[in-house]
Amino acid sequence: MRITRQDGIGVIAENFDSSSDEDVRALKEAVYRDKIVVLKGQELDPRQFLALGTRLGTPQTYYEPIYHHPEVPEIFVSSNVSDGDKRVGVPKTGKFWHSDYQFMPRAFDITLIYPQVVPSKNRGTFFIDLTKAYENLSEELKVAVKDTTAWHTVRHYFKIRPSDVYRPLSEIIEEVDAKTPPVPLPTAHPHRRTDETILYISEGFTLSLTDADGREQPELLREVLESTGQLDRTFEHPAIHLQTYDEGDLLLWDNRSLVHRALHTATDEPAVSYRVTIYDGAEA
Ligand code: 7UC
Ligand code: FE
Repeated sequence: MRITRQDGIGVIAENFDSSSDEDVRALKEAVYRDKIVVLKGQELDPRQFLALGTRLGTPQTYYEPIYHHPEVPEIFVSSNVSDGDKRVGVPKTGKFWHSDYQFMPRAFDITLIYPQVVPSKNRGTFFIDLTKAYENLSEELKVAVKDTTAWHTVRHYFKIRPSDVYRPLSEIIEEVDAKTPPVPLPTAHPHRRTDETILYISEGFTLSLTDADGREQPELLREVLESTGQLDRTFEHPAIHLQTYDEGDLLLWDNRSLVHRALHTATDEPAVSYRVTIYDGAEA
């Protein structure tokens, strides 16, 4: 395997051999050290894609079945393609800043995305490194976030399912809150593998910040989000990295250290991508 740096965050990995323990170890090391890895030249069927996930950790099946690949439920499908009423997966997923499963008691460690149908225009993923975001916080904000708790929820981005038609919105929100209650985590906390400090907040999933006395601090949340670059509607903030991909590319990233946001094609070109997410090790 050959690893080279790319512009912005991350590296490119060529000639990866998934049967080589050494390559798998080096790949995982690169994910935690460089945060994004673009694996070139992949030709995998859904089962082989899942098998790659299994080489890196324990694949997790998304809790909402509408996203599942029909043959391999561990694969999460993002797709704007539909054939009348028949469709596989969900369109326009992740079009907001977030970390995958941030609203669950345990977020995924590594996300793997394998684009299947790549449109020619406007398709990619924006990333922001939350360890850099912490380093770049002003001393004043570093002190202010110390001892605060961030609460994460899917409430604002839960997708209405076909079976929700005619249900009152309030009932669906109640159900979301009962099934996935807001999850509290220290706003800044160490990464389990790298010891870097992560400023673990996102515009999409972080509902509130509370101080040591449990009081909500909405203005502090806004200021901190702003400092990370997540409130920049032009996407020109220097902290924002746009990752594009070609056919045969498979993207892996450190889901705990980064927030990401999908850039979806605005044209009617088809776009499909498969995702596998893993836990790495038993400990939370
Ligand atoms: O449809 C979506 O945008 C899915 C999102 C609510 N969750 C993805 C995840 O892994 O957290
Ligand atoms: Fe995502």
